[in-house]
Amino acid sequence: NADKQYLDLGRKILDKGVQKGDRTGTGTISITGAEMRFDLSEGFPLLTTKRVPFRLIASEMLWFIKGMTNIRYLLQNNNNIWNEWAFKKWVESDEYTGPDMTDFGIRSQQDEEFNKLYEDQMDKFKKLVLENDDFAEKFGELGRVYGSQWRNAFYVNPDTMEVKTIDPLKEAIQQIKENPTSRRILVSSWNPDNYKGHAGLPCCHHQFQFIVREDKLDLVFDMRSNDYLLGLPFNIAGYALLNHLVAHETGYQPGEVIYHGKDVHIYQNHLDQVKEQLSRKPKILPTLKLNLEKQSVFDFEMEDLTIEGYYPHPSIKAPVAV
Ligand code: UFP
Repeated sequence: NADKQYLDLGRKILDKGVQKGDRTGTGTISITGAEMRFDLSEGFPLLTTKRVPFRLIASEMLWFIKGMTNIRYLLQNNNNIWNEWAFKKWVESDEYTGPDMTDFGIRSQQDEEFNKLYEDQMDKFKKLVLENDDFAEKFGELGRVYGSQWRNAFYVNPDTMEVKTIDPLKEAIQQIKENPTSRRILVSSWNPDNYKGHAGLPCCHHQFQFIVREDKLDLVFDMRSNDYLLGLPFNIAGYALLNHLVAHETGYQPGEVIYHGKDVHIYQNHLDQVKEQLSRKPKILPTLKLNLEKQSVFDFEMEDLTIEGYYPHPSIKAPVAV
């Protein structure tokens, strides 16, 4: 069961993890290396020990799949999970004339008065991205995030220094159809220049690989860094959805989704929430229904995806480390 594996991993981090400082200054308990396997024939791995918002996971995944890097599509689908990254660019630009938004992430959590100002500016920002094409192009754009790495990657031929663009996800799907025994069907988003920040945000789920096993399609995904409470439940369900869609297009049954985590951590300010979730009993997993009239992975929209039989425990609120 998906919840059981997830909760076992949480117990393991609490038992065996080491205390560790981190970029955000929050502090974590961390282990190195973890695997979980989700057999999609047992149900869709949307955790039931807390409510996980499928709508947000699915619209983000469709956004990646379509190769989009502008938050407008997410906003049109009422998805606000990437807003802060784009907002930051705006408030730091010459075109921004509102109140000072320095360190808005931390200040909005600690200072109620500031939070009101922040929410006003964020509402204004969202409206502009949705309604003004020029503004959206300039400030809704996140640059080389997942969508571009999956659909519009650059390759430099080392001999000629010629630059080519490739569509890694499309090629992977083509390979599954034409060359199903291949062990090379891999999409990677990691850029060697990530350390210097040239590539925008260094991706957390940095590669995935499809493997055909008899009549089933498996997917293995790797995460260099994973927030156990807030990130991981999203990541599992996101890749499960991707595997369902690709299996559908290529004519295989959805097989297993296999998770490889590297630095898997619980933030110090998430301990109570994790303990609360560990005390809950898993329920039956929901199922995912696809609109079978759609063929191509690239044509799916939100209305083509339905989750049935999802009766989770209530959601658990926790602060995001920024
Ligand atoms: N994180 C996830 N899953 C994601 C995502 C981010 O767990 O899909 F985009 C977390 C991992 C880490 C933080 O806690 O976000 C990224 O910080 P860093 O780049 O320092 O690893």
